[in-house]
Amino acid sequence: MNLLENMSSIQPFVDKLQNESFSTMFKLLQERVDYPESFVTMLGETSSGKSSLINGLLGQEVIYTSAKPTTGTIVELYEYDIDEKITPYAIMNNAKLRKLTDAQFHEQCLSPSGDVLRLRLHVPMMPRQLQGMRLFDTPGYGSIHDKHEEVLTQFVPNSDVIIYVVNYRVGIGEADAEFLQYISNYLQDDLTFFLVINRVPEGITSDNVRIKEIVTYAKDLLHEDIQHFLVQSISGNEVKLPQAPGLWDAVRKEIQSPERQQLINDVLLNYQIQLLQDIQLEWQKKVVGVRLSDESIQQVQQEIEELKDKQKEAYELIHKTFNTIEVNLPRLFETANNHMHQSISNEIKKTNKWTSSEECIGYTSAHLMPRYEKLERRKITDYIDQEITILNDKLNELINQAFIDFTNNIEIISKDFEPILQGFSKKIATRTTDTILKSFLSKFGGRGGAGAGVANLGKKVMKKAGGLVGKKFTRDQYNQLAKFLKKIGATSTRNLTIAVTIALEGIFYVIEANRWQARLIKDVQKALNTWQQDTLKDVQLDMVELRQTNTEMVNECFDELISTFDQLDNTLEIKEMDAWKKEINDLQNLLNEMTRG
Ligand SMILES: Nc1nc2c(ncn2[C@@H]2O[C@H](COP(=O)(O)OP(=O)(O)OP(=O)(O)O)[C@@H](O)[C@H]2O)c(=O)[nH]1
Ligand SMILES: [Mg+2]
Repeated sequence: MNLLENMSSIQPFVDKLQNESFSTMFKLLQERVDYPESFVTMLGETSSGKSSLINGLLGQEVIYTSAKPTTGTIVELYEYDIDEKITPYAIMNNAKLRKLTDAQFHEQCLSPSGDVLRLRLHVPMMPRQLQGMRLFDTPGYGSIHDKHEEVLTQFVPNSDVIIYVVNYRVGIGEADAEFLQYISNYLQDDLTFFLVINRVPEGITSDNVRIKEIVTYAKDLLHEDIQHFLVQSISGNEVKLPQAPGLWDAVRKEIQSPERQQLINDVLLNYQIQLLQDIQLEWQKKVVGVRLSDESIQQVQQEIEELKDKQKEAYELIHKTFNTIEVNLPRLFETANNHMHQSISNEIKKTNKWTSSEECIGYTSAHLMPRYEKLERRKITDYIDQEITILNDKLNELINQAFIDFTNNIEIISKDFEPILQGFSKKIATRTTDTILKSFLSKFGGRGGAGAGVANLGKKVMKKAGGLVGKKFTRDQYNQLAKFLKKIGATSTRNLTIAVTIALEGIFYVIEANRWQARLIKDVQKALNTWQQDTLKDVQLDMVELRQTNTEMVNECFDELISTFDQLDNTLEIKEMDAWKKEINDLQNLLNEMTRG
């Protein structure tokens, strides 16, 4: 059975249920099955030539390019043959699509207004047979801060292919290095990485020393062998676009490869199974409901209230932990700044160590500062790690106990609940939860990487909870946190690099024979203060997000169970009930077929 056939088999069940939420889910899934897409994201420092490469692919100057930081928001290329020519749109924050004129598109590209989520180009037909590709152009991270965050958390984990563009002359810079280390986290998660060395002068090939250097460094940072592509520079005054046939052919091969197709296939099949399991549970609930007395229904309602109390307790645990972290963070950053300043000053003052002031300044900015930043930042992330690990353990225990109590009591109320409890645990076993289905299918349509991380967390907790499935709790939850902490690392280093560059800018010109050390120490302090302020702010934002993630996870766990048991109805006719029983049977047969095939 294939995915399309599955959809036709599922359709009648959805129709009979007449439930809006299921119908919406079905529609979203149908869209995805009709157009299974792969996500391809362009990344790289500002002016490395990302937008130019896309223009080269399209064969026309669609996205504005310039020598200054240019692209100010994410631009998405979306194959859509209803529009006759390439047509620009804005996706608004409220998910509405607004058609733009070319001039408006240009303007929004450079500085998007606050109500725009991202821009989209409808492309009637993707060149080079790149059907099924959704291509994203992103702002170079050297310039724009807020979208940088979105790129890190949404687009990197959600991509099938990343095209990483570096300028031949510039090579891999500090910021690139941090970014690549962050990306390396996701390479095991079915992410394919292509390195593009752009604007390569004529005549230079892969055995060029500089090319080898760039590729080796990228490999080292990613801990993985990678494919790389050279794109020849278009020369000065020509009105020509960069051509990268080798790159685009490789992208096509990758997204159309049997392995990637299989991956998308598996994800969609899993969604189909989930949808059916949900419908089945809904019917089982109807059948069981008929046999329940009013009193039993009331008892179930009471159990649900208890569950809701436990949910509140879980919120309180989360908020207590995050409030504590919030209070402690400023002090921890203050201490980190003091330690760094102390240690770096001591090194600078070792006069006999330096042959010249230039050497000392260079060494301070390139080595001393990053080294101590790493050391001190680690203490902060270790602290966060510790607090959140304790929180996770407490949450697990609380949810676990709440679920055991609930399921035990429910079984006492009526033996008839047994099939629902079984259905529920089966559902949890295959589940990636509604949240992704709804938000990711509708918003992005990708594999659900970033969201799946969160949702899978909920799933793992639920699997464990109540021993419903009996599988062992994995380390996923921990890995998720580890990725988060690495992101803090990337942000902190980036802040330091920028702060140091700015603070030490003038020092080379004002070196007075005997006073440079005092001046350098002062400038270091200035850089550290900027770092402290910026990074504290960023980490605080990260904590807001992590608090939110934890709350969502708790919601998912509880809502899943609660929605399975609330609104029981005992007013159905026996005749109706028999009809539902038959439906359940048919549906089970279909499920068996799908899970076998
Ligand atoms: N000489 C030459 N210039 C190029 C080439 N490719 C791009 N450029 C120019 O380099 C500048 C930057 O290119 P963009 O495509 O805007 O770079 P980007 O990576 O999209 O930059 P951001 O949007 O700021 O992240 C533009 O002025 C391009 O015209 C090339 O192969 N040769
Ligand atoms: Mg650009």
